[in-house]
Amino acid sequence: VHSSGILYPRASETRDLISLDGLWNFAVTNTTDPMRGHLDNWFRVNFNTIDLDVQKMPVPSSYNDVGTDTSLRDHVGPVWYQRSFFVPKGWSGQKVWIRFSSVCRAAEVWINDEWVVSHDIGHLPFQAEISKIVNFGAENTITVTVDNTLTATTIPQGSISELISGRVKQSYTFDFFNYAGIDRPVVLYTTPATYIDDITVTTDIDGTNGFINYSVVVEGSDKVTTKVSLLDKTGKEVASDTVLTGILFVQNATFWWPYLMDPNPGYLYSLQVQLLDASSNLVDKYTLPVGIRVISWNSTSVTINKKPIYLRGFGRHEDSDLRGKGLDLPLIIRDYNLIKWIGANAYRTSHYPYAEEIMDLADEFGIMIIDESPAVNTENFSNELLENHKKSLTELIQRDKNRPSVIIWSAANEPRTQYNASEAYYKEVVAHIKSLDTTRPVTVVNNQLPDSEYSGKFIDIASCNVYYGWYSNTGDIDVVTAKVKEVATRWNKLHNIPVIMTEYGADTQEGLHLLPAYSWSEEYQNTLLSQYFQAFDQMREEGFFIGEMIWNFADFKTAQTYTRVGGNKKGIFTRNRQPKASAHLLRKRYWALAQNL
Ligand code: BDP
Repeated sequence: VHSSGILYPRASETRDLISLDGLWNFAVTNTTDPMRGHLDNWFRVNFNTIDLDVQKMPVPSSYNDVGTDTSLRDHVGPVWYQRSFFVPKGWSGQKVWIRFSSVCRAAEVWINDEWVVSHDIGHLPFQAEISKIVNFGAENTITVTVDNTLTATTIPQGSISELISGRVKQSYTFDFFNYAGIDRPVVLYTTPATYIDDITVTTDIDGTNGFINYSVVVEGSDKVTTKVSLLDKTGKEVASDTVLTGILFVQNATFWWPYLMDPNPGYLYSLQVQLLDASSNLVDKYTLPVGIRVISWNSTSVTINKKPIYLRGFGRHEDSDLRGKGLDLPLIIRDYNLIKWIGANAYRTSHYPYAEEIMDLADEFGIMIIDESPAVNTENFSNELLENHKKSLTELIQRDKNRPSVIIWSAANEPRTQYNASEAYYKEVVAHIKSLDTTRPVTVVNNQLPDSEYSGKFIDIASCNVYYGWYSNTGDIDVVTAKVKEVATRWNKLHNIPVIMTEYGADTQEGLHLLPAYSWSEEYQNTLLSQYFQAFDQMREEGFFIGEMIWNFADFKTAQTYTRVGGNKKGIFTRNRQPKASAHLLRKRYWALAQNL
């Protein structure tokens, strides 16, 4: 079976691109009659002309928080988006594609009354060729349904119930709001009839030299020739070849290094791929950023370009006021400025894949990524769940395989691996990842103790989430250091693998000051973190402890519960991206660590 590429759409000499971002028409189905839009074929009607309660909805954005009432925020089931768009006359004869960077969660797309594509997972791109459906030099209509319903077999999982009031309610165990909508960019783009469908690169180094193993998939005519050129940052060609699958040798290469590990972090070359016809005319051209680096790992360390790394970072979320998970460029630049300010070099895309624009910046700034599947808290292990989980990983790896920033694949966050059924399940999930990529280590992020869970024997790196001094031993800060050391050391001893602390932290209300330290105060967060730091430093000396990621970078919204004051407050930055006292403490530590390494 041919699996199609999902290259990030870029305009070039041979490719045009039009954004469909903006204000779309939007209609909500009644939760007691969720299929009404499908039964009445809303994709055939112009939302402007019928008796529907139509609102304007920004794309990209989650829809939940832009309104004023709970029926939109807490809606369960399909919602409908529609807009018109113009396809230039000059595009006729080209292949026209529609690409969604993400729809949360299940999407169905119609154009001009015709079904185009369905996709049933959030946070990952999908596309379809629509050349035969669109009218050239004319207006077209696109209609999209988005269904946020989570069940026992969706990734992530959830359950639906009907309340005594008659309202349908979505419940889920994961600790972040189930935002929904067209939350990342939508584009129309063209390719020629014969086009570059996919590019895969892996890189290696030898002394000061670099190697790029590349492979190009071409769709359409096989009567084209290929020219592959590697350009440095100044645009100078440093290597080239004329085959679809080959190895480029780069003498005295500039390697891709993490932030603060080299004066010139995140160095990217451009891999320019061109298809030419018999008379050397350009048929298609696509340019992929490439970082030259190699990852290796053993029982105590992970290295990049043969140097051991230590991760200083965070768990994060795509989350902000009003937009929810909607891609917001000022926000993502603010976040990277804070990451650099604090001296971090890594984060985990907890608990789902992040926007491609966010990942591009990680490549460019040298930020190391633990790239996570949207499988969070997996339980009730079934074959159908397993298939959906594996599909999420196939799509994630297809999207992110070429990124130098991605150094570890995370199969899941806090799956219920205390249950026996998780053993066969995670054996297969990890084997699936390995079948798609052997160049990066695999982890499962765990909150179970190593001796009472079933996934540890399959993974390359232990990632543990612990909340001593918060969910257990609240107020007993004096027990934290010993407990943290005990669990992390056990992970290393039991499975003979390196260990990362992927979560630890305390909810903190900004501006709440209590001396002596008392839970929820800024003093408590700082005192607690300092105890964790002591454990980390002692374990670093022992050599198997390779990273610390505080939970969380910023405060974020969750479902409503009495443990959450306006959401989860474990951020060292507020939801509005201003520092709590802990951000200043962490900044001292991360910069000191960066200078010691
Ligand atoms: C961990 C989860 C994370 C939560 C965190 C918390 O992995 O998603 O937000 O706990 O409760 O168990 O703050």
